Amino acid sequence: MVKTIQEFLSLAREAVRKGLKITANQRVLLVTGNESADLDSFTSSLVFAYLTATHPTPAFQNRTYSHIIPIVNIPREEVSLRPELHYLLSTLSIPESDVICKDEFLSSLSSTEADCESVDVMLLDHNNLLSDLGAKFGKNVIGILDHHADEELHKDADPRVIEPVGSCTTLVIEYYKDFFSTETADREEAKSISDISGLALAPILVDTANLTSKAVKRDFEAVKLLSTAVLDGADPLESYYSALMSAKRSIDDFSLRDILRKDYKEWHEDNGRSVGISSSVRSLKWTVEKFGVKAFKAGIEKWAKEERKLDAYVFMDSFVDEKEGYRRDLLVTISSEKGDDCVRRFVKAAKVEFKLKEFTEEDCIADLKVDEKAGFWFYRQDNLKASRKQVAPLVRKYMQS
Ligand SMILES: [Mn+2]
Repeated sequence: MVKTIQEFLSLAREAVRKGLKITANQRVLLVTGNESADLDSFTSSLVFAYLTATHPTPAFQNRTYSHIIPIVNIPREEVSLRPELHYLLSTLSIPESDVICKDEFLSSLSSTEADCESVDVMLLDHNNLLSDLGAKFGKNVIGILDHHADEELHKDADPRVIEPVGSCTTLVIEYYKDFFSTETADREEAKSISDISGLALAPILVDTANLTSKAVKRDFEAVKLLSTAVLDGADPLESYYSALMSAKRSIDDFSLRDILRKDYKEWHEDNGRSVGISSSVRSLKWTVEKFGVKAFKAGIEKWAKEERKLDAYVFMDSFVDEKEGYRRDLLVTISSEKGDDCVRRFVKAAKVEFKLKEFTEEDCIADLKVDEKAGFWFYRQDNLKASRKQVAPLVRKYMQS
């Protein structure tokens, strides 16, 4: 019987390394977060997989799996772009190599139809399985816990909880409430509950800026429940939050391309148009000044047009300004002729919806200029509540029409 999260992950890792052999009547449960592979996606899927393996709810008691495999929905080479993940794993003494990446999972299965059929998928932190995973296993989604806009798919999934809380991990805590409420005298068990609780706290604190932004009552309740289970001493929340944030912000050595792909999502609409959105924890100003206007613009173009072949590209930041406090900017570019009209209409709508303001002389960024004709805009975003969760559906709406 698996006891600790470390043991669980290392066994799953070993099974994937050996090759997932699926024989008759055996099924694999793939547990995955979204392609940004942020702390929320990583943690919610890891915690969900672990608890489903060790403390299944009734919905999972009559489904038997030979393997329950949590993955990070990115290729191995992109893990290094997530220093916050590295930090979180180190607090739990989990080697980074024990984390299973998308490419490793895919090459562990034979790609026969029968093998693909034997994989059930549990989605955390998204409700529509995209890209190569979607093409292979999109029909096999059996459960969803998510806090993004509901794309109305997989109506028979059980559980199917899609609700606007601050962090998807909050939904996992609620789903496994009994585990987190367990009081135990057993030291090993207490340590295990404490480890999982500390892990689960991380994305909730990061996604809600330590419960100061976007947190709803349910996030507060989840944090309260988890804090009581963490064995550490006084006021761990504030210092834990700042340690996570400084790990997340430590991207000074990153290339521009790495910054653009670190927290990136892309959508392909049925009409063939596509849009990509990067989100960064460092400001637009910091980024432009670090690389220079020319290299910045060239880098954006290279990423959007050449590498991703997009029709529209958006760069969002969210950061704390020394004088003004929490801030956001939004940069939008047209990346193809096909995207031209859609993006222009999106920018018009976004100006109202997200309260976009032009940069003043005072807060200008080097000689970066809006170029209406070329389709290159950037604004201060005064609607601070609008993250990619709000921006993506709006830009997609215009890309679809
Ligand atoms: Mn999330």
